[in-house]
Amino acid sequence: MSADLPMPISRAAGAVDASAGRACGSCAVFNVANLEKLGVHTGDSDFVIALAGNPNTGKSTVFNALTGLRQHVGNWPGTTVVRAEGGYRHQGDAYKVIDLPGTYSLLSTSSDEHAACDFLLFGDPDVTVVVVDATRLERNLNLVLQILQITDRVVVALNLMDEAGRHGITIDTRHLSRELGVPVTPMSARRGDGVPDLLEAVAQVAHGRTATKARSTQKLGPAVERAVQTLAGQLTSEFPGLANSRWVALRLLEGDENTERAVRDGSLGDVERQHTARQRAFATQGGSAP
Ligand SMILES: Nc1nc2c(ncn2[C@@H]2O[C@H](COP(=O)(O)OP(=O)(O)OP(=O)(O)O)[C@@H](O)[C@H]2O)c(=O)[nH]1
Ligand SMILES: [Mg+2]
Repeated sequence: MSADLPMPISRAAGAVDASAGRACGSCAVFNVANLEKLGVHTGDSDFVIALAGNPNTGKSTVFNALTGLRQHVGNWPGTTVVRAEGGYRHQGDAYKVIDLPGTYSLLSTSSDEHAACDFLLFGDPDVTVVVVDATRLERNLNLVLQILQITDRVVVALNLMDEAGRHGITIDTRHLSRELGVPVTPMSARRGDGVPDLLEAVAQVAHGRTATKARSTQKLGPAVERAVQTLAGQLTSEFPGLANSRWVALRLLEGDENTERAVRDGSLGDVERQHTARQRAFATQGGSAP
């Protein structure tokens, strides 16, 4: 399927004619949103935005809509296997966007999923946009909740709303946003629908103007909190220097099989060593993104 489809109306942007043009940097809809697509020219960016999500949720379609690039999109999981970078300018700020491979979990075993997890856990993006499939919300929320446990600088892009509509699925996005503690912006990225709202939500979170309070910062019950702390302490002594030990402890308590395996066979230590080396590399490159 082609990403080069007629430009849609953004409901949020208001009175913009659907005939405004095609998806290009100079079209009226994007000018309304003050979007300037920078393609591969990411130069001195003010903010780094990671596009994360389950496989096949439209991350690369969102990436193309924001940057004007033509990252390959395909109707099957695993279309993106390496990270792609592009840029856009919005309201005077330059954003670097990282299109990550799809992943179901933050501790995945396959190598392309691993690349996405690495970046999310250690790349320190200013904002993580989690692109979710509105027709498979329950399944997609698993990754959202995991990401919210490591950062609250998150925007949930509720994509494929056109498909959801076709299936008679309606979603109370305000309620969902309240429950998650971060902005939720409905969109149909293939038609460009919802892009201005997404840009605005990202800008608000990037500048700290939206007070996000992710679930991760909500209190656990005292017994669970004690268990997490004990387990996190044991993990740190077994794997010295392990970052996000609290996050790993929570995964173990949830019975995540991948995490359990990584702890039992010691590969968690390998992962950590790779992460630490990469983090040092990021630091010596002097940038927030690798
Ligand atoms: N109907 C509809 N299809 C969409 C929308 N956004 C993306 N798609 C389609 O969904 C398919 C997957 O899109 P991609 O952008 O490649 O998805 P991805 O998340 O980057 O996929 P991976 O890189 O494999 O994880 C493509 O066929 C897109 O055209 C949307 O809003 N509505
Ligand atoms: Mg992709």
